[in-house]
Amino acid sequence: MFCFQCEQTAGCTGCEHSAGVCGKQASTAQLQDELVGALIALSKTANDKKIKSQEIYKIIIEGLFTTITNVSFNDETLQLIIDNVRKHTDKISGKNSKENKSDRDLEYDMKNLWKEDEDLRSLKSLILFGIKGMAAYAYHAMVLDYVDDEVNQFFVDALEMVGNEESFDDLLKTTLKVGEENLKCMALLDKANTESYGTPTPVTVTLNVEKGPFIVVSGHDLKDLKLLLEQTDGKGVNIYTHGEMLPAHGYPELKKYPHLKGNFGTAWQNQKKEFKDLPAPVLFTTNCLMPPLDNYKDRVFTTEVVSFPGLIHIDDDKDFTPVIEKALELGGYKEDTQFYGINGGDHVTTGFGHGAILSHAGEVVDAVKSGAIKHFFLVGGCDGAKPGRNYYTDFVANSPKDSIILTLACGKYRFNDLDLGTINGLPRIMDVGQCNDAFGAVQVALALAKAFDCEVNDLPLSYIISWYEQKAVAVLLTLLYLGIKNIKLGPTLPAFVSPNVLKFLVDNYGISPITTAQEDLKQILA
Ligand code: FS2
Ligand code: SF4
Repeated sequence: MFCFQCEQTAGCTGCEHSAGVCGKQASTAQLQDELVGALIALSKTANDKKIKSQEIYKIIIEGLFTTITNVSFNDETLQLIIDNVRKHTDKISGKNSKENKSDRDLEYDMKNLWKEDEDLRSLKSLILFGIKGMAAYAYHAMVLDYVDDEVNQFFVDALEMVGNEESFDDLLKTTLKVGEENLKCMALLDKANTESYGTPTPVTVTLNVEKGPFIVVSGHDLKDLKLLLEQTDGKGVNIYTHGEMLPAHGYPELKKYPHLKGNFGTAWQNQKKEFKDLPAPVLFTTNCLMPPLDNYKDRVFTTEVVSFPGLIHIDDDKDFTPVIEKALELGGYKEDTQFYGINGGDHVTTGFGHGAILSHAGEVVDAVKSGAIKHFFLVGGCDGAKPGRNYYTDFVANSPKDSIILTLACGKYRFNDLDLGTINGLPRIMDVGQCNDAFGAVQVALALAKAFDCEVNDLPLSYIISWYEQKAVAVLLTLLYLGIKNIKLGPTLPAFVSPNVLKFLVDNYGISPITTAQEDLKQILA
């Protein structure tokens, strides 16, 4: 196997041999490559035949999403997805695969990509991993019936490009185009989420778990949470968010359920420790799922494209009865149980989406003008297991008292239980939401630039981004597309960025790797 799509890739170069650091087996990696190869063939055929159909877009979005880190570990379901992709390619090409094997010739062998010239490989990887991340966002919007045909067609065109011989310049153009399309895609998901569940408002979320049966819901899919809230209504089963589901508490149409109680646990990489002996089931609606340990395996459920052999999967009919029955069987804690964040806090906050922050735009602008706020930091992105990620805790804990921290995605668990106080009534830490809510952070930055009549890069706003999986690649490309300069990226730079591509990013965007929190703060504030 060869895979280097995430930050924890072996030796910062690539996972090889029998399994990846994430627990993905070689056979699964092979099937994921085969799936991408088959999606390229489907894309080429669709473009060739000038076919644009929602059915094909859906297959491509689901297929790409399935190959993201910590989503699917299941060879059986992957094979079914590949078969379905091939069936559709055959259908639109007018060939019957049983009689005519030549269709497979269109399929792209990913080994060619892994062996390609390192700069071309680097750009194609940025494109492929970027559209994988974007596919997750398109998927969440799609389940709420929000689609953008331009974004959808871009998946097809970008996949075709990955399978073609292309020049460095053309690939570079498409790489930045991923950022542009991902901005549209995140905007679509923002619209889907807010029109379906209302505009998030700030809320304090307890880390206390009440006694009695409960279910923990992880991942990004708000629709799954909503359906589960409906199905548990009045059943004596409480619901707790986990990981990227935390921002759900801010949405009026979700928080109206009194049995949506609080948040359990911290970021994804702590799940093996936190789910051990958990007297409740956990539902994974998206990544990040880790191969479950035997001591809690019987209580992990998956849905949508998340899959792991042997776990109960909730199908598209969305009947959560097995999860609810498991919660009643396990019974929850005997007494109310207080949990704490990684810095010892007993609660966290969320719900500071662009709607909420911009409703206080006047106060924010006044605080900047009066000198009460001197700097904004966007400290966000994915969390992960590397010890170097303590940087983000240090950074926020040591940020000056006249600064505001905007945060998003699961990286916030490094510091979201810290009490940093307020500035003129505005909390110093504001959780904008999930990784896709980077769209909201961008809206805040653009509004501030407008209020101060300056360029975004002239604002006292610094970007301290942590990455782990492919959604972070998509978000990073969006920031580059917007022309954001001097992003600090960590904990390590992507293995798939070649020296020449890195040089381009440094020369044109001033991207740099994080150093130490103290050094970086000193440099930024100098
Ligand atoms: Fe964190 Fe994992 Fe949001 Fe990523 S929970 S690294 O999928 O997408 O973030
Ligand atoms: Fe390795 Fe990451 Fe690929 Fe898993 S997803 S095999 S950890 S590079």
